[in-house]
Amino acid sequence: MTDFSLISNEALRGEIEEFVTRPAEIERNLRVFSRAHPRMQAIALAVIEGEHHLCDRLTREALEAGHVAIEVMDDGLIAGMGVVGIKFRENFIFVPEVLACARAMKSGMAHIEPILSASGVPPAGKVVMGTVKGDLHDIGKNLCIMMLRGAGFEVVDLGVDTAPDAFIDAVEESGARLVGMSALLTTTVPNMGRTIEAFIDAGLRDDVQIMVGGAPVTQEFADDMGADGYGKDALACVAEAKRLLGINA
Ligand code: B12
Repeated sequence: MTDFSLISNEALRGEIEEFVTRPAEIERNLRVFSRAHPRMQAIALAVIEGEHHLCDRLTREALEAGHVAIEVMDDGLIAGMGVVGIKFRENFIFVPEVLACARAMKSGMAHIEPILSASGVPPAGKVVMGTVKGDLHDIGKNLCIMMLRGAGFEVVDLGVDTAPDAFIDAVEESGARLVGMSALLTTTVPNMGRTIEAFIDAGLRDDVQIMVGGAPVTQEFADDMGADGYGKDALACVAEAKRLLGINA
């Protein structure tokens, strides 16, 4: 029996009951939100409703109340965006609404960023990060960058819609030995492989380690395209960066 009453925030519970229908996704959302603090549930709801002023305030208040940045990010912001993704996929909401949700998420992330990026640890290495050509999704990439900076990495952020040449130029200019690519569309995942080929053509493939990530990317895709590493989330991104650069955790 699915017990939605485990989610204490009534409006959030309504969202899950109404819009999440696949059994595995119901189970996952119940698991995440039933253990999430009421403040995190409210933050997730602010993302789902695209309320950026509210999300900004609730995130700030949660941090001031002593919640750690990772909890706010995982149980609040990312969990909320997960529901947005489901509603978008099922055509309950469309691009304008998703943009409002992304804006809300970013308003919360603005408070998380200084905390995750303030490492105090000596520079661990340089990473060039970008979302590949044709792809405008940057929320996940930006989270990875925050976590990398927090772990002491210096990150060159190429933004979105990054052509293979731009990755190559950035590596040559910065001397970075690690490249991270993000893609959220099945149609742009192949551009990761094309970027790797461009590194081969430029004679630079042996000079860099390349890691890939993004919702549609899997370890298998990563292996097939000849990447050196894959990470399923921002924590895994940092772990992979350390592994590839031979930095002991
Ligand atoms: C927000 C969003 C948008 C926003 C993006 C805003 C922004 N600034 O990013 C807007 C509205 C612009 C948008 C546009 C589009 N979108 Co969109 N979007 C999403 C949505 C809802 C959430 C993505 C997100 O931010 N997730 C939250 C973050 C935290 O997760 P993440 O990105 O996966 O990142 C994590 C990991 O993957 C990993 N990671 C990410 N990058 C990297 C890199 C490395 C190196 C490593 C190790 C790890 C790693 O760590 C991150 C943190 O944990 C997804 C749905 C979904 N479930 O993903 C659809 C989705 C990706 N979009 C989709 C589509 C179809 C589109 C459009 C084509 C819609 C349209 N008709 O125009 C356009 C394409 C625009 C373009 N050219 O890119 C589809 C893609 C379907 C497919 N199979 O390809 C999805 C899956 C929705 C759906 N189910 O239909 N979108």
